[in-house]
Amino acid sequence: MTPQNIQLIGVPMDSGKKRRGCLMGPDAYRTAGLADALRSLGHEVADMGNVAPGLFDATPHPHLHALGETIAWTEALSAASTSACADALPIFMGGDHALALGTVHGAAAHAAAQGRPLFVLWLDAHTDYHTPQSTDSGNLHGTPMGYLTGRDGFDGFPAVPHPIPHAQIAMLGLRSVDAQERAALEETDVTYIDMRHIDEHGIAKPLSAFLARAAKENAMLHVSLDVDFLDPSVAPAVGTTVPGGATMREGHLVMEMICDSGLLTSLDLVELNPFLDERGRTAQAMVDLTASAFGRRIFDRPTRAYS
Ligand code: NNH
Ligand code: MN
Ligand code: MN
Ligand code: MN
Repeated sequence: MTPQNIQLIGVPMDSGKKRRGCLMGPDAYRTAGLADALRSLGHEVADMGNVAPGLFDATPHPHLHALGETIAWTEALSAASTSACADALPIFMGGDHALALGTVHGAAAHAAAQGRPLFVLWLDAHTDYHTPQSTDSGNLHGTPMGYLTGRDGFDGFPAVPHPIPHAQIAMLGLRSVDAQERAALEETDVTYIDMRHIDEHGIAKPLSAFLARAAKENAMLHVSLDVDFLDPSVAPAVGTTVPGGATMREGHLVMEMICDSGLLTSLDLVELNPFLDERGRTAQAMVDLTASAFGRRIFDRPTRAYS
């Protein structure tokens, strides 16, 4: 992989759900050595410190958890993402998945200014396609895909002038989809690849079709990696564990293919809750997956086949 100019941006955001702990994520990635892992692969890496939300109105909403704080984060992150995308390849070290409300919003503005489409790869057990009205939990980390595709009902959030067309989104690793999300998504042409599909066909085929489509359109690619994409046996440090997830090798293969595509322009690492980790193993797993997306290889040349 050609050397990249990477900016690590800490996002200690914890407002997207009730269970606390994701605010410790950025420092867990720093402690696990994310910057040095990327430098050892030949990249230039700058740790830009953490983003903070502006002042916000903390009046409780009857249904939505921490609405005012989440809106303030979205505003701050959108601006941070647009400017980081102009200078470098940002890696947003979360923080919960509500951070994608802002990071993808900002990346979409940057892509629009470049006249290029933005494709989004959502690696998650969940579709996160709720609106503030459809969510049962009131947790806004379940809504970024709804917001970013331009669904109605996000009053108080920044307008979405560049909604991501559903055809430019793939969701991979799905195994926990609420009824309202399923009904709404089935009306769209989003690419959803659930765990059963991965079991039957493998993870490589549907992913390479999506990446080929992005390449053909000269797209930018935002990847949003939720810890719960992985099976909880390899990634226990997440509030919403769902059994039956991707194996470590499936995770690496996805990241290696993203690397080979040369398309990646921004990355979120989300939902790591270090308070729930076991001796840092989930943070380490996320660092190792990120390294695979930036050129870490078992061998540099294809393995020789048996003859
Ligand atoms: N769909 C559920 C909700 O809206 C769970 C969302 N939780 C996540 N998303 N961790 O990735 O509350
Ligand atoms: Mn998520
Ligand atoms: Mn999830
Ligand atoms: Mn829900």
